[in-house]
Amino acid sequence: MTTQEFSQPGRLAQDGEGISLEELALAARNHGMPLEALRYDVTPAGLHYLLIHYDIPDLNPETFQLTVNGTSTVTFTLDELRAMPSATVRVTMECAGNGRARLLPRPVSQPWLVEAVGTAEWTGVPLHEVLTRAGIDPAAVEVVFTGADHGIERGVEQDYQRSLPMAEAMRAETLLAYQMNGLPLLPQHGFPLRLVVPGWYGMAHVKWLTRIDFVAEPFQGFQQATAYRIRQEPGEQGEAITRIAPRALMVPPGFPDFMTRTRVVRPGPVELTGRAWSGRAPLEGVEVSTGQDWHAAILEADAGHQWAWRRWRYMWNAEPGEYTLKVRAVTQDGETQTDDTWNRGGFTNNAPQEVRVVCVA
Ligand SMILES: Nc1nc2c(c(=O)[nH]1)N[C@H]1C(S)=C(S)[C@@H](COP(=O)(O)O)O[C@H]1N2
Ligand SMILES: [Mo]
Repeated sequence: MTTQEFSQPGRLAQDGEGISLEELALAARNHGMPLEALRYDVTPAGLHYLLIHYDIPDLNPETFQLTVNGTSTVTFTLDELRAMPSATVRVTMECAGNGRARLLPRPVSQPWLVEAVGTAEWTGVPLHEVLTRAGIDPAAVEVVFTGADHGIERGVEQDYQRSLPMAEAMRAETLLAYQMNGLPLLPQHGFPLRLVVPGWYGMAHVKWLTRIDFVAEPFQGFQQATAYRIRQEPGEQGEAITRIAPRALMVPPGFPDFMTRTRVVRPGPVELTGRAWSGRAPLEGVEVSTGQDWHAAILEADAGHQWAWRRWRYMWNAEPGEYTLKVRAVTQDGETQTDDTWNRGGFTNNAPQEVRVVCVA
């Protein structure tokens, strides 16, 4: 079905156009992580960000089945999946649209500032175990994952579907997760089963997973070929979005003004701290700016959690005045955060976070 009354392609906000009620409705459903929650190694589930394109589907765990169409068709109940070998992986997940609302012109969609991120401990069956049981189709180039949620996007009615190349599907740490932080998944995070692809932007981690298919040609579904691509113009084929670009965020220091969120700190030493991550090359360092120059922060080791954010800290000697604090991550490949990330869909905008601070005695 194609329903022409819905906007297609995605719209850019006009010069000076504020956030609309439609964007607000999306933002109220899909909340971000309060930045003070950067304090936790593992984000409490209720503070992890959310992104749900359509409605949270109503799935019954008693009758739930995952269907895998390999060289034969095999179904798995939740009990059968729980009886298989399991793994737990700590993963920082970030929405590819994080940073969108700061772009000019603004692509009209879920208006994230910088808060669409969270870190969870996901427990489940390594995907390759399930694929192997169903028989890996030798002609397959990709694996397609289908969620139980259904909706219309830019005129196209669809189930939420994404694919992964075979090599990513076979990685030891790619999971079919049934637990988040040691408890069954919450409805909003994909209960009872979701895909987790460490290092990839959020759109790859298909929630409410009910079906897996092998395909002999690259998958052309909406969320693969139309959405989640970097383009400058609507007609372009664009570049697929895969792994998370480096980013560092700061716990806003001091205390906030309710309306503006401007921070207030007292003069003297103020420890700035936060987290940094990359789904691409490992991090090399984190840099902080309290004015003109960038200064190296202390970046903690990953403590064996390769796919999770790392804590950083920097001691700032605050003097009375007004400041815009910034922080940026740098990878071992020399990739860092730039302000120059505009694209039509508003994806992967990792421009450095700016935190307004006044220091008063
Ligand atoms: N079935 C399904 N899976 C989905 C989505 C969705 O709308 N439907 N949203 C995706 C997107 S865009 C993101 S960023 C992550 C968010 O996961 P979370 O809500 O658990 O943080 O889920 C992904 N998986
Ligand atoms: Mo997302």
